[in-house]
Amino acid sequence: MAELKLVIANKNYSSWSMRPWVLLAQADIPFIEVQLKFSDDGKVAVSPTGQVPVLWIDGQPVWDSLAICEAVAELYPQKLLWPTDVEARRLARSISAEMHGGFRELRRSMPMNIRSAHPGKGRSPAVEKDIARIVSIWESCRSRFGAGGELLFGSFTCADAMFAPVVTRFATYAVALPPVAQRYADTVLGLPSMLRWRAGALAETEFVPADEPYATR
Ligand SMILES: N[C@@H](CCC(=O)N[C@@H](CS)C(=O)NCC(=O)O)C(=O)O
Repeated sequence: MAELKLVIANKNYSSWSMRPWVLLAQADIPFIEVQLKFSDDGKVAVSPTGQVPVLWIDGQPVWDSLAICEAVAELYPQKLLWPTDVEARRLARSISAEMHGGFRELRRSMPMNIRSAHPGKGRSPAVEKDIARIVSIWESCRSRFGAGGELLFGSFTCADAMFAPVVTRFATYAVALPPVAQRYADTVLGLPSMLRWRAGALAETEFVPADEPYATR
């Protein structure tokens, strides 16, 4: 079995770190966690880009959250981390890439901040557009491919891991969702891996001003 070492940053703030961590934890794949703080300069030493997350697989780095999810899915095919149905898989890959490259306004105006509550903050028209698009993606996946369970494609896949930080943002900023999307969000928040990540986030005390547009220390 390959040795996996995942380097992440603060659990309260680092949405990119959260995605592969939740993927590995939810799929019950053993890995060593190395946590750096945003304030650490050490990221350059552990990551080719100087950013996290980075997953070291038997000493070889794989960086960038979506590439890490792909590498994990390939390493553990028995975990079915992409849907088995080819059409569902195409859609899962498309929405995961869309999440990875898009929703900039939402990400900028509603930074992930698990321990905080900022109801109603950050809601510009561009953010509303991002929210509407995400709701429509979730509803479409649930109605087309969700019959086998409560997640986007029924059982847990990389696509759920990619959207996991959005689910926490909707909670932090108290975004009212239509029923199907709210049920999906509640399911994700209740996943054992999400509860573990959240507990880690709540135990942190570092305040990162760049990720705190709505609070002062
Ligand atoms: N596209 C990258 C983004 C990674 C990223 O922006 N990581 C942030 C933490 S969430 C980081 O390392 N920031 C510190 C820095 O840029 O020095 C991914 O998907 O993994």
